[in-house]
Amino acid sequence: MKATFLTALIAATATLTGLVAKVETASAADFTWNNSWTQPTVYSKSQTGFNDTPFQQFVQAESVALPNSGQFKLDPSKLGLKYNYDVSVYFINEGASYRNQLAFDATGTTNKSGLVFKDASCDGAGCILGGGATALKLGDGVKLGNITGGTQLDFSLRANGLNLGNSANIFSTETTSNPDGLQHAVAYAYNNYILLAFEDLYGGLHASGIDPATGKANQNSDRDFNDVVVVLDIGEANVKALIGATVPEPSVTLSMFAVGAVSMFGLRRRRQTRTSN
Ligand SMILES: [Ca+2]
Ligand SMILES: [Ca+2]
Repeated sequence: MKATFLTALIAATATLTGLVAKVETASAADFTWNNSWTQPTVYSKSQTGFNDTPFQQFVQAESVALPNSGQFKLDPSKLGLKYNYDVSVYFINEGASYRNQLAFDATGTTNKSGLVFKDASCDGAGCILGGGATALKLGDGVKLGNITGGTQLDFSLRANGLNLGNSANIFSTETTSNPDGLQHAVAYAYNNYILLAFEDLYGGLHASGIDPATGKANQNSDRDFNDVVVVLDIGEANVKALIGATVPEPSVTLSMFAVGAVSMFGLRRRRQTRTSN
C-alpha cells in the first residue's frame, strides 16, 4: 500500500518535474540581452511629478539587507498586469560599486523588451555611493509605454554590464534563469507602487571560490539586495490585483511535499545540465 502510494507520488512528481523543467528552459532561453538597445529618454522627477522620498526609507546602507517593515511582500517572478497601463520605472537608489544595467521583458498580450537604465548608478544628493558621468539622480524615470492586461513583466540586471558587456552575469526576477539558481530580486507593494530591489553578486551569502555546479566564481555576496532599487508604476488597480493574488491558498501537506520534491529534483537536474556545459 505504502510503496504503491510512493511510486504513484514519484511518478506524478517526475511528470511535474518534466513540465517545470520545460517551462524553465523556455523562460531562460527567451531572454537575451541585446547590445543594440539604447537608453530610453530619462525624465527627471520635476518632469514626471514622481516623489521618491517615501521609498528612500527602504534603501539601506551598504551591506544591510532590505527589511520588510510594513510593506507587502510580492513574488518578483509573478509581476503580471491584469489591466492596461502606461508603465514607468523610477530609479530610487543603489548601493553598488558596479555599473549595473537594467532591462525589462514583457510577455503575454504585450510582447516587448528593452533597456530601462544603461547605467543604474547614482549621482548627487541622497546617493548611498557615488556615481559616474552617465549616472542617475534619485527619482529619474523611464516610460515603458502601454502594457496590456494579461502581460507578465520581468526585469533583468546585468551586473557591472556597462564595464563587462557580454561577460557580465545577468540576474532576473525569474529566479530559475539565474546562473547561480538563487533569488536576486525582492519585490514589495507600497503606496500603490512596486518596490523592486536587486542583488548583483553571484552566489550564496559570503560564498567564495568556484561554484562547482557552474564553474563560475562566487563573489562573496553580501545578499543586501540594495544594488539597484527601483519603483514600478503599474497602476493602483494592478498593484491591488497582485496583492489579492498573493494571499496564500489553503494547501494540504501532500501538495506542499510535492512542491518541495519538484524544486529539489529540478535543482539537481539544472545543476547536472550546467556541469555538462
Ligand atoms: Ca550593495
Ligand atoms: Ca549586494
